[in-house]
Amino acid sequence: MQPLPITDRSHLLVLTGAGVSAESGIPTFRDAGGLWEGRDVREVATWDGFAADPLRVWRFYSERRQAMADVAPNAAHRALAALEARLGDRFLLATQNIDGLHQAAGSQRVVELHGNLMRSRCSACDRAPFDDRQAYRAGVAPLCGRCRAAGKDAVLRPDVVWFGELLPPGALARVEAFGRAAGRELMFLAVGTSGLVEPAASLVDAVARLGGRTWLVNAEPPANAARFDHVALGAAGALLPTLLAA
Ligand code: BV8
Repeated sequence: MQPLPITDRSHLLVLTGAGVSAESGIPTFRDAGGLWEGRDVREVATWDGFAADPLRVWRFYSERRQAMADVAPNAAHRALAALEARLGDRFLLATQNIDGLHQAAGSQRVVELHGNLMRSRCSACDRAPFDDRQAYRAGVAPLCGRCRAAGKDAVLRPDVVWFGELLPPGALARVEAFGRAAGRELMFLAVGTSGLVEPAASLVDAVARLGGRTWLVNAEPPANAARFDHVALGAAGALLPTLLAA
């Protein structure tokens, strides 16, 4: 695949999914051996599942928090951070991932569509989400200190977006504003995503409606492959450095 035809007028919107972190050793969701294997998604990635058994959900996310200790960004994360350094405000990275590896690789213009694994928030009050790398695997689920001070019991939750929940306020608006401002100079690159989860999976269509061109890099053809102008099958860590080369 030729490098992306990026000019000094191009605006590049990138969407990443779990596949971009696979070469860092983080399991994806829907591949063999993935995070959903042997699990009922409704039990660990919905509000109802959390309400039914908060500790079971905390065990799922605590396991993922602890696994981050041995994980580092890979060549795909670094290639995207290098491109952002070249393009500046003509670059925006929307990620479905909650692992923080894009930021660890130096990316700053990142929109976390599904939240962040290393933050918690109260399930009841409106205190701001806060950094939290703790694992909660036994005993009782963690409680909100502010609610407790007000005499109420409220359980903390991971600051992530579950199925049936709205994306973080302003996240999609920032992505859409970037696309509209770019107009026909908009280029869209999706990397490492199965294209199954909305609204991220439909960004490719929104870009096409704006007259932008679309590229996909994925290990295998995802559900929405036919909606891309260009598709490169392969590992993100192997393909992105060439694809995004100056
Ligand atoms: C929303 C939690 C509005 C965080 C996740 C009924 C009621 C309510 C909503 C819905 C409904 N029906 C549909 C919906 C919408 C729903 C949805 O899309 N459902 C689908 C499944 C049908 N979406 C939502 O609910 C979203 N909110 O719509 O709000 C609303 C609200 C109420 C009512 C109506 C509308 C919220 C979506 C967020 C869900 N949260 N997880 C976490 O634990 O991480 S989803 C989960 O899937 C992760 O967040 C993940 O990011 C996301 C997408 O998965 P991928 O990243 O694509 O990973 P996957 O494993 O699937 O694929 C990896 C790919 O990489 C593969 O293709 C593989 O080939 C490739 N690959 C592997 N290795 C490599 C590679 N590629 C390149 N290189 C490699 N080395």
